[in-house]
Order: sequence, then C-alpha cells, then structure tokens
Amino acid sequence: MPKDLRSFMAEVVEQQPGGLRRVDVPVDRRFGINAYGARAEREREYPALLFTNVVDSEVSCVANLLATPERMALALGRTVEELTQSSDRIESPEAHPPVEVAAADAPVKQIVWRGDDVDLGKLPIPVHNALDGGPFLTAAVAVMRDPESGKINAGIYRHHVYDDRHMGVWFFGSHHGGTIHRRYEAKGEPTPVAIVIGHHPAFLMGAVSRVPGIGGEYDAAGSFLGESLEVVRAETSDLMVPARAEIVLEGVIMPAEEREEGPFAEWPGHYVGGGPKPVIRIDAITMRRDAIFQDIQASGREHRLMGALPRISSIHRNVSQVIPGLKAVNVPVYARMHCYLSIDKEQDNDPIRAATTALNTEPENLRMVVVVDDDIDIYNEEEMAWAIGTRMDAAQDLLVIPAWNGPGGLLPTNWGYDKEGGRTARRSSAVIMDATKPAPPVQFPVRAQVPPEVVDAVDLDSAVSVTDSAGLPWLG
Ligand SMILES: Cc1cc2nc3c(=O)[nH]c(=O)nc-3n(C[C@H](O)[C@H](O)[C@H](O)COP(=O)(O)O)c2cc1C
Ligand SMILES: [Mn+2]
Repeated sequence: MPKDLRSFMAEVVEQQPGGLRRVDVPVDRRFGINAYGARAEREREYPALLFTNVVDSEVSCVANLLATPERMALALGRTVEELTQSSDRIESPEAHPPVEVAAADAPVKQIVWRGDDVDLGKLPIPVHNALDGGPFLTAAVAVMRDPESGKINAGIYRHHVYDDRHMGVWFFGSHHGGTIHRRYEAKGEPTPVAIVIGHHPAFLMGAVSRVPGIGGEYDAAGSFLGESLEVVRAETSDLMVPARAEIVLEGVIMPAEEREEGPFAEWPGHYVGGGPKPVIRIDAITMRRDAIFQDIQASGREHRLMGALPRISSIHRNVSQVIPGLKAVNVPVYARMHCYLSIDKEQDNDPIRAATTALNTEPENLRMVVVVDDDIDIYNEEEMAWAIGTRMDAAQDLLVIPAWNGPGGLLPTNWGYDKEGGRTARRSSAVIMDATKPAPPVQFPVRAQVPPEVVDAVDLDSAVSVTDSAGLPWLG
C-alpha cells in the first residue's frame, strides 16, 4: 500500500507507543486544538494529537504529527542522528518521479464539491493563538505550475481564511511560490493553485525542502517517501495533485487583488508582519469520504522543527562545498535565526568562509553564525557556551554585519519602534562568531580530560548509594 497520512499514523501507533493520543471530547476549533498542543508542550510532552470531535465539523483533525525528532526520523526512514547531521539531503532526486493514477484510484476524489457546495467552514480549520486574525491553514502545501518552465512547484505557506471561499496567502521573500504568482500576475492572469492538506509527513518535508530552482518538490517527496508520489489531475486546472492526500482545495490567486492578512503567530514567537497579501478564491474541494484535516501547531515546536531541518541541510550542502572539513550543522529548533557549524579547521580563513556561506544560503532566516572546532558538540548548548568562553576573543573573532536581515518581515529585530507605538521596517545586523582554535601549526592549550578509555572502563554500579549515617561511621 502506498504511503499516506493514515499509514504514517498507524506506524506511529505500532512503533512508538504513546506517540499519538486521541481526543474524543468536544474541542473548539477556536484555540481548543492548539491549546492541547501548548498544554502538552508546557509538560514537555509532544504527542501527535487526533481530534475526533471538533465542534461543528464532521472532519477529524490531527496536529503535532512532526513535533518530535523521533517521529520525524520515523517519517523519513532515518535515525535521529542521521536526521540532524544530514537532514533532508536528497541522494537521488530523480529516483522516484511522480506517477499519474486515474481519478477512480485516487482516494482524494471520493468527494468533490464545486461551486456553491464549496464551504471552508465545514473543515476544522483552527484559530491558533490569542491575537491571530482568524483561522489559518498551517499544514497546507500549495501547488502551482511555473508558467515559464511548466514545472510544478510546492511549498507550505500560511493561508488566512476570510470566508467560505476566500483566503489570503503569504509567500515570503524569495520563495518560488511568490515568483510564480508574480509571473502570472505580470500577464494579468489568475494563478491556478491546488492546496494539499493531509499526507504522509515525508510529502510535507519534500514540499519544504530547499530544492534549488523552481519545482522538483514532488521528486524530493518521492525521495523521502522511498516511492513515487501518486498524483492525479485536478478538477479545475491542469495541476497534478497527490492522489492519496486527505483534502485538496482548488482555486486561483486573483491578479491585482490584495487584502489585509494576519496577524498570525509565527516561528519567531512574536506577532510581526502582516499587511496586504494576495487573495485565493476556492472553486472546488475534493476529499476522502472520512477525511482527516492536518494542522501544524503554529509557533510551536512542530512548526520550528519542520522549518529548521530543511535549513540544516541546505546550509550543509553549500558550506561543505567551500569547507571540506565541515563536520556538522545545527539550526537550533528554539532559535532558528542562529546557526552553529563545527569544522575540522585547516586554515585561519575557514571559519569566516563557512559562516558567510551559511548566511548567504539562508539570508532571510539567519542572523548569527557561530563556528567551533570539531571536538565541540553543536547540539549541546553547554559545549557551545564553553567554546565561546574559551576560544573566542571578541575584539578579533566577532564580526558584525551592520545591515543584513530584513527590512521588515517576521523578525522583531527587523523593525524600528517609536514611542508613539508606530514601527518602520529596517534591516537588522548579523553576527559571526569564530570560536575556533588557531589553525595548525599553532599549539593551542589542550582540552582537560580524564583519559577517555579509563572513563569508559568505570563500572558506576560499584559506587553504592549511602542511605543512612551508619554508612559513614567516621561522622558519628
Ligand atoms: C510549518 C511551515 C510554515 C511555513 N509557512 C510559510 C509561509 O507562510 N510562507 C512562506 O513563504 N514560506 C513558508 N514556509 C517555508 C516554505 O514552505 C519553504 O521554505 C519552501 O521551501 C518554500 O518553497 P518555494 O521556494 O518553492 O516556494 C513554511 C514552512 C513550514 C515548515
Ligand atoms: Mn520550489
């Protein structure tokens, strides 16, 4: 059976007991769904959550499916270590190209609504955080065809639901989704779009992987899935959509029309951004008979983890071409504007070259790059702080690029604030910290440690807990 959302949920239940919890009590789509995720996060638990009883909706909702590295690893068929070290590097992008199936073999065509039947209100689309401007699609993969190359492109973009048939969409910065829309708009034409909701997480990670050039996300999804993505022709356009999705919304982005979008709590954990954005009109909805709607906990751990991993791999890809001694890349899930690189340093130029390459790979995200030697575990903040404290001298090892990120956008630092409560878009700085030792042949002080083989040989059970003062007769 080809992989889809359901096969993955079954796999979680079988292989990671406790990884998925079902909520059968009534839950309000306004804050209720996200509140479960937030409450679990407060307890430092991150189960996937299946809501079977969302008030006023026949459709179930699953959230937090990718909130842990363990479930992410299960979805991509890798170990947690492979995931963080190599992330989504696509070994053979063309190995599993998409294959077309007939509508009769496409579960997503079991129900087709057109025209006046189209009603986004029937779906359990959540309002996530306190000041959000309305319901948002957070796990929606928008599929569009580039009018120049004919290639199909896909990405997750936030969609603000305005009414039964209209939504706003925000394409950030240089993302291809926006490029394609602008190309149709320049010709005065509507942009056909299909919005895919609910599929195997490997499909979603394919959609958000940083494939160079427009298009190729369906191939990336095939590579992550380990099998070709089954696609079927859309109802209202020539777009090809995943046949085993739960729900597909079809419509057009209307040319020369914009509407105020947001506010919406984003990955930096603040309400920033907003403003006029393109508007989508939905003309058809196709779905499975017992469709499951998928949500990503906005501004939560799932949102940040899904965003950090593709960036780890795009940075890995580019920096390793410049610095062969690159060992590992971390974009910490709690501060996605930071990047840690560990390198086997051969020359004193290596850190600055590695850091500037990383910055240029993800200019819209990164504002700080810290480079350390390869004896430092960059997934351990204590080691990072120790390396900065012992191997970095700010007067020479800290470089500030005064205007780098922005202007405007999602990062609070990319805005200037005035006393009247107003704000102006501006650029904010980036910083590079070189916390590496000098390159050979310089002799830097040696790291203090007990011989590791002696530490390995210790049997900790031979150290017995003293439970009462009889165990310490000297004190009596
Ligand atoms: C949960 C999540 C939400 C995202 N929301 C948006 C968004 O609202 N707008 C956007 O442009 N990119 C968003 N992204 C990032 C894009 O999906 C991602 O960078 C993708 O590679 C862009 O593809 P493209 O360059 O083909 O457009 C989001 C990513 C994730 C994981
Ligand atoms: Mn793309």
